[in-house]
Amino acid sequence: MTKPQDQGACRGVGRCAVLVGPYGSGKTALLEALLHAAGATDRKGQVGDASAEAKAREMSVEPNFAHCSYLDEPWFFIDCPGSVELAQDAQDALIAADVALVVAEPDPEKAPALMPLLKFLDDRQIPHMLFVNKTDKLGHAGAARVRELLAAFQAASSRPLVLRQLPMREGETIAGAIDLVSERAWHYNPHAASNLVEIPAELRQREAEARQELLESLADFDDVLLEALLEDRVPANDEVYRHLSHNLAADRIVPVFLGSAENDNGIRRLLKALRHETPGPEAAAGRLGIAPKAPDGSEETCVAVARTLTLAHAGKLSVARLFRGTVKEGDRLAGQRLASLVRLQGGQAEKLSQARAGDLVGLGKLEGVATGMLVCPESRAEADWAEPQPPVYALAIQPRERSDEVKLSAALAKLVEEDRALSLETDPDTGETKLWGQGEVHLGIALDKLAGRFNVQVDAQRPQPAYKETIQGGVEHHARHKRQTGGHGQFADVKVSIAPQPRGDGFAFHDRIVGGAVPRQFIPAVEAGVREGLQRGPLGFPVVDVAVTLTDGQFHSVDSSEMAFKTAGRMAMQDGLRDCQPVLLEPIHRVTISVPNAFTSKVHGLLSSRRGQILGFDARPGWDGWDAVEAYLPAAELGDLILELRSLTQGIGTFTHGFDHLSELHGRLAEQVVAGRQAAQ
Ligand SMILES: Nc1nc2c(ncn2[C@@H]2O[C@H](COP(=O)(O)OP(=O)(O)OP(=O)(O)O)[C@@H](O)[C@H]2O)c(=O)[nH]1
Ligand SMILES: [Mg+2]
Repeated sequence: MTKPQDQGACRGVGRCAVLVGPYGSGKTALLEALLHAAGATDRKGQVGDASAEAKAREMSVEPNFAHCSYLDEPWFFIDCPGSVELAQDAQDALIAADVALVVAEPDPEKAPALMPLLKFLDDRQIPHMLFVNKTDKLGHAGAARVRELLAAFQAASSRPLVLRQLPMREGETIAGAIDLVSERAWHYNPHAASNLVEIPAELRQREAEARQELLESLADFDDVLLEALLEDRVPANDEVYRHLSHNLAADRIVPVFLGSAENDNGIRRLLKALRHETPGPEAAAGRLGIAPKAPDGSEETCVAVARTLTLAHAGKLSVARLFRGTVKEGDRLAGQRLASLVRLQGGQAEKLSQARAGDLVGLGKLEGVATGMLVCPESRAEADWAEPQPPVYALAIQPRERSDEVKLSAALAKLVEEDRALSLETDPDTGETKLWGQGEVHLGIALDKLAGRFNVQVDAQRPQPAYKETIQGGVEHHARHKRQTGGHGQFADVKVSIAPQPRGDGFAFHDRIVGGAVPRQFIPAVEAGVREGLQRGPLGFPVVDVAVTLTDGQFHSVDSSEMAFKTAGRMAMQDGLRDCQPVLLEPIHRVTISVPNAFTSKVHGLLSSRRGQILGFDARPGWDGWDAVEAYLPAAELGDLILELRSLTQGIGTFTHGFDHLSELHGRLAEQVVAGRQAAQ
């Protein structure tokens, strides 16, 4: 059970820390450890990853929300999933952050995975601390490895990392840490508070050097401090803390802490640093352009929406940070009555009578309010916060039971509202409903939610590229439709000339009838029949880039009709196109692949192995040390591109794409596509 906490007793303004970092680095474990250390839970494992989808995968699949009070101050935490495929969740949640806690494993090899996240934080100047977790696994090399680690992490950060603690080694393990500001040594105890010890004699020298490094980092931003250091004056601890908070708030430095969430080591140090150094919500409000007062001088309510949820019974819930004013159930917000006001603790929602600036709350049933939005009287707009992730992976889905079609589309609408990295597309050519997202894991979670939460079973498969076909030669073709079935017969006779058009010119229909060989009123019917005939050519695909000219024909005064001429037009295509050397066309996309430049040559290899045509590469705008490679790539090669790209680039390569043109496909590949089509029909 979580311990009940009387929020009313907290004096301070609520602050919000968002836990982010690579997959499996221990964010949820850290959340549990923080809540436990703050006294909010009587044991760990009660708050995080409660959903069936998270349990099945043993990973976070959506943010965990929690709150506690620590030394009389309210804290809100959002623990984000770390999978690259779920990065949208973290980006969206960070709109609510006063500080981000970046949790990383002590593995220099994994440092590149931090790059996109740290850039996101720096682009938005979100204060952040780095917590190097799992120090219990640091092992033999111990303290020496922390330098190596820091160097690797530094390569991923545009802001200087400032080591706040020096590890103390005991044999094979990290036994504690020395705080470099207070110069106190803390000996770790498993699952208990650390105890104060003397700084070991053999570490004194190293500690003094590390402390000096910390001070020099701070002096880079302050001339007075620099002067003091040059004159060998030691600044007072209070002054050092002031510099640390100030530079953290301005996102000029990234303080680095050590610990083990699993063993509850270094957790109280982290809580204290959060408490003393995290700026209040006015700073985050300022970043979002929210003024302390509304234009009319009031403190009218203003919130930023970090997440949208659909609860089984309560319906839509917007999880939002209150940046100005107060709110209670029944208040008007975004032009409507607020149906409910709750606070979230893991999977539990607890009703609140009122919330105030600084709080993270759930707002019930606000129509038209979406994740990433600011709801303020003066501006109710998408905060220019985080563009949705570009779609990179799709599945074609359909309900297992036909009768579930309506239910499925309602459920999909909710899923897409919950998760901005999901999108839907109906392919006009193949008729498939495509669910677009970030990869197999991301879409797998979405399908599980459809089944588990919305009770719709779906079948999913890899979507088909929208192949087309065209012709390479022309022909004159004569088609006659004649049927005598008692009463009225049907009669229509057309002569057409079929010719290829230049690629991309589409379909053209010309009428060269003279002397009423086909009466005027039937000519549109011929064209309609021709268009119908082009919907599926001899290879089984829609036919494009064809010109058809109606040159001659015959009619019967009684038996001819629009219907008959339409049929004749269709027949002319079905039979005539076969003699026009049909050829398969495959869709080609223009893709831009973005990777750190160490991976650029791998991307070239990847593209050539997938029949890509490289158009060039350049520095990726705004991304130091990254390249953007432009190429044409067949849609058929794009389907699982992201999977291979990620495995080549430690998960951080991305791409954008869009249809560009159709290109002829010959040979064995074309034969396979046509054979596959025929088998399917
Ligand atoms: N040895 C050790 N293992 C840890 C520590 N913290 C977490 N773990 C383990 O690391 C694994 C992942 O931990 P989580 O807390 O789920 O990691 P996460 O960052 O929340 O993972 P995602 O949300 O899926 O990205 C689990 O098996 C934890 O038991 C730690 O301090 N030391
Ligand atoms: Mg987690």
